[in-house]
Amino acid sequence: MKKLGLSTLTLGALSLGVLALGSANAATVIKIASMSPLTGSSSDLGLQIRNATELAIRDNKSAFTALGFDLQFVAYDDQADPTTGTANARRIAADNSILAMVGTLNSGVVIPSSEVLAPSHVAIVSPANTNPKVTDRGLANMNRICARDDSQGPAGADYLVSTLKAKRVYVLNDKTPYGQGLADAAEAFMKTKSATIVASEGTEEKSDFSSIIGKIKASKADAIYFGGLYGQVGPFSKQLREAGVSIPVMGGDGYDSPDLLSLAGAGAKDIYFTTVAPPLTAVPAARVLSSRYNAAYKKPLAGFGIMGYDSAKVVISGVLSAIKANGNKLPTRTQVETAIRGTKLSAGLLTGAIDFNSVGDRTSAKMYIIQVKNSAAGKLDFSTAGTVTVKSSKQ
Ligand code: ABU
Repeated sequence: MKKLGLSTLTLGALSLGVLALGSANAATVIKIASMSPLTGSSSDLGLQIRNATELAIRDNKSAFTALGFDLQFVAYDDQADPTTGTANARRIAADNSILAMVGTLNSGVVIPSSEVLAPSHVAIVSPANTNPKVTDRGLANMNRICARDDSQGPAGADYLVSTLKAKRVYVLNDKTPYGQGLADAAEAFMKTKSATIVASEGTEEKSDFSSIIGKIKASKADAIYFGGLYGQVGPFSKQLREAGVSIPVMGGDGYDSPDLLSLAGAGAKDIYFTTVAPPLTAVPAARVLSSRYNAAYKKPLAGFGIMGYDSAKVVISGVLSAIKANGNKLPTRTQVETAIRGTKLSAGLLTGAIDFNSVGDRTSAKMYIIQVKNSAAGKLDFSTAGTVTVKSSKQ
């Protein structure tokens, strides 16, 4: 596929629009869907995905209008539940005006939902689903811009043992496919290094961590790797620090919520995590988007919003490319699916250049190691502790 930058694409779309405006045809509706948890305990992250997708669609609506299309947004709430997700997927498949989807948050939801959408060729670009199985099944409609757990686990583990010099690591997971897969990948990497895994266990505990903290103290661990989400890791870290344990806690992008800081309080200090979403302070364009997001939704933009916005841009660019390749006429879902997999965007994205390998993973991405530490304003905040480039092992 021809390399196409966003600005080139927009200019191209506008000039083609001169032709489209000349016709008397009514605008054909094209819908882009989002699917994520809009209710329930992870709705903080799910709303970031929904809102950022809506914002990207608003930002690019005029390029479609110029071509004679009415670009619309439709949001689905999966409640972080696979059954709800697959029911939504059937509705999406049945609405022929929906050409592609941004989502979901949970790998456990996107895996069955993408199988429902695959026969209808509804392309998915995920900002968040990090489990290896999401793309390893080789579905033509499934793509993601986040880094896989088998990249994030080793990158976080490497930072623990190589930079923070951890020697005795206590490994925890939340017993979900996400948390367990991530922790397993981190543990496997640390076993190849000099670190000792003093314990490795799963827990579904959400409020009283005293028994686990007692075991951590007794283990003389000098670091913790916890595969889980911010809603569990926040209270765990708060209680850990209150019990006098100040060792680093490392995890993946499931920690990336401002609520981690409010849940952990002073205990958030020296929590670390890996993500492809830059902190707002690191990228000027992210600060601009942040103030627009804040004005629109009265909430701060966070990592999953940044990844949601970039995912939506990939979808929008794919649909525009497919329209162009189809002689400015409405493309089929299969044409959009092919265009999205062929994405080559080098400019205008917050998480860096995006192209996909044969199974829908990014060929390369910059991953941030985020540390919670005191900002210049003297309050705990996310800060970049390091960056690593992750490369796909597949073509
Ligand atoms: N990567 C954080 C979201 C959880 C998941 O992939 O299931």
